[in-house]
Amino acid sequence: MTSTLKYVLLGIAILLPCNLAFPILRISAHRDEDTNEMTAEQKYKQACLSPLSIVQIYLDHYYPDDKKLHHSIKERLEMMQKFFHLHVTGTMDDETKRVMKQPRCGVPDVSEYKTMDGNPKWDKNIITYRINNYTPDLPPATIEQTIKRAFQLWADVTPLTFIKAEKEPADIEIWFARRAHGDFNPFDGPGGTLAHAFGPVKGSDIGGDAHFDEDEKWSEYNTDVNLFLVAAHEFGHSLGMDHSSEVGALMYPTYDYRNPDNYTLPDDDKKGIQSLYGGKDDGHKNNEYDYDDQADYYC
Ligand SMILES: [Ca+2]
Ligand SMILES: [Zn+2]
Ligand SMILES: [Zn+2]
Repeated sequence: MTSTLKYVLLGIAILLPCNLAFPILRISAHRDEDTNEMTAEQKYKQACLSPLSIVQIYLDHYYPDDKKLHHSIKERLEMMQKFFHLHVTGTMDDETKRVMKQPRCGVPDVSEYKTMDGNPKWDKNIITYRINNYTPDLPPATIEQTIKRAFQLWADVTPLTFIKAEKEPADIEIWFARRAHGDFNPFDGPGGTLAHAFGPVKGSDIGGDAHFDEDEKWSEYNTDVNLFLVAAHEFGHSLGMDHSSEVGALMYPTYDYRNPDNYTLPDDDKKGIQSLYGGKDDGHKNNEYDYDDQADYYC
């Protein structure tokens, strides 16, 4: 499991007024077509992106440059190839292109804030969540049940309990939103980025929150994008988990359908979450953590 992801976009978190995100999120929740649709000029620019630009956009987002080390595009491409266990060539080849085209989580795989240490986590065992809006793709009751089951995956192997808040603010705020939605991480239309989430941040309203791209078609089954699998992955970030480079892990960055009916948390993810919170029955006390130097953020 990688350990670098959790520091990414810390700088943005510091710059982001905590009370800024929610009013804008509410606006996007209304799906204002006028403000969210790309202009003709933007569509033209997108259509004209060269293959090199597409690679650069991918690397800038998921393998951001280290401001101190100044990695070249070739070096960052090699990082990406290494993460995904591809042939490390530093050049674009077919298998690299194939991976770059896969739908995936919007959280980067590496961070430029590698020098910070500490593992961000919640300093309590009872964590609340709130579903602020519902995708029209699924009935509300199905969404609620799906979200509940996704949290339960993590609750089954830790001392954590997840409680759904109704109206009051919650630790983990869940939104379906499209394009720009107030956190400087706009979604990208159908495909590509499916969702993203923020790690636990003490004193930040947005810490722990999980956002799902409303431009995806969300599904209960193996059609389109399975909400349960993506939600379970994003809630891993909400709890402080990084991306894993282990194929088959829930925290692997790209989307891969598994049957949700008999899905259990893979060992890699179980080890990761238990390293933060302990096991379910080991009497772990999760209330003595000091966040003071853990201002941590990612999306
Ligand atoms: Ca998308
Ligand atoms: Zn992710
Ligand atoms: Zn977001």
